[in-house]
Amino acid sequence: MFYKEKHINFITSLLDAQGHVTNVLAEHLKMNGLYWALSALDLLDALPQDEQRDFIREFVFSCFNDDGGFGGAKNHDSHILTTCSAVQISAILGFIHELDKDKIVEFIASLQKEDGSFTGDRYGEVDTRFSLCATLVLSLFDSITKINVDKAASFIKECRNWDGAFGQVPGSESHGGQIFCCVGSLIHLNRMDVIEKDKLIWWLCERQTESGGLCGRPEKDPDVCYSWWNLSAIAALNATEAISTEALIRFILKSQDDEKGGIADSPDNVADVYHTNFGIAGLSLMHFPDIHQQINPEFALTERALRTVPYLSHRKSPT
Ligand code: GRG
Repeated sequence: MFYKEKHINFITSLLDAQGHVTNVLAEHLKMNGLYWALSALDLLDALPQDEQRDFIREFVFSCFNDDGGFGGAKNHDSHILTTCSAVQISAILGFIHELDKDKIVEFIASLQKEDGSFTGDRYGEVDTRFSLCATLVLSLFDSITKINVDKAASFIKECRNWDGAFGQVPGSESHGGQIFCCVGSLIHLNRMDVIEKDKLIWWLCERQTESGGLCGRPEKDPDVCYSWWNLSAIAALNATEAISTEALIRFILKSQDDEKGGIADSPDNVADVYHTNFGIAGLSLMHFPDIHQQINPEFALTERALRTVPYLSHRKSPT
C-alpha cells in the first residue's frame, strides 16, 4: 500500500506559510530542502499554490548573489549545489525564464578548472557532484557549449575505476551517489562513450541486497535514497529489468511511515523529506502506478516540469 495522501500531508506540513521546510534545520540546506520537498510534491501532483508559491519564488530570488550564483539561504555565499537546487526549483514552479540566465551560466563556467573538473565555489573543493550540477544547469539553459565539454568529460573518465563505476575525484572509491553524478554529467555532455556499460550495470545490480533495497557501495546497508542515486543510473542505461524492481518497491513501501506519512532511509526508521523525495522518485522510475508523474533520471525533474522550460522547447520528451 502506498500512502499518497499521507505523504502529501507529511511534506506540506513541513512547509511553513513562508515556504520554508521546517525540519531541515541547517540554514545552509534551506535551498536543497526546498528542492526535495517540491520535487516530491510535483511527483505527487500536489505543488503549493498562490501565496506560498510566491513566498518560495521570493526566497529563491533573495538567495541570488552578485556573482551569478545562489546561496543556501539569504546572505549565504554562492555554491554550485544550491545554485543547482535554485534553478531546479524555478523549473518546478515555472519561473526559470525570470532568472538571470547569462549571469548564472557565467558563474557556472567560472568554476571549471583547467583539468575539466568543477569546484563547488570560489574556495576550490572538487567533486563529481559539482560536475553534475554544472552540466545539469547548463543543459537546462541550453548552454553546455559555454564550458570545455571535452575536458569536462575527460575529468569524469579519470574518476572511472577498474570496476566500471565512478568516485568523487580520480582514485576515490566507487559510490552509487557519484555514479548518478557521472552518468548524468556524461549524458548532458553527450559523452556516453566514456561509460563501460556492461561493467557498470553489473556493479549497480550487485548493490541490491537481500532486503530488496539498494546500497551505495559493497558491504554497506541498504538505504532508500539509492533507489534514486543507483536506479536513476540503471534507468539511464536502460537496464531497469536487470534488478528486481518488485523487491525494491517492497523495500521502499516498507520504509513508509504508515501513520504520519513520509519515507525513512530504511524500514522502522524516522521519515524525512530527503528520503521521502528520493523514495518517491525511485518509484516513479519504476513506473509505480500510484505516481502519475514521470521523473527524468539526468535532470532529477519531472517530465512535466521539463516541458515548461523554454530553453528546452526543441527537446523531444519520452512518450
Ligand atoms: C540534482 C538530485 C541532484 C543532486 C545534485 C548533491 C548531488 C548533486 C548528488 C549527491 C550524490 C551523492 C554523493 C549521494 C550519496 C549521498 C549519501 C547517502 C552519502 C552517504 O555516504 P555514506 O558513506 O553512506 O555515509 P553509505 O551508504 O556509503 O554507507
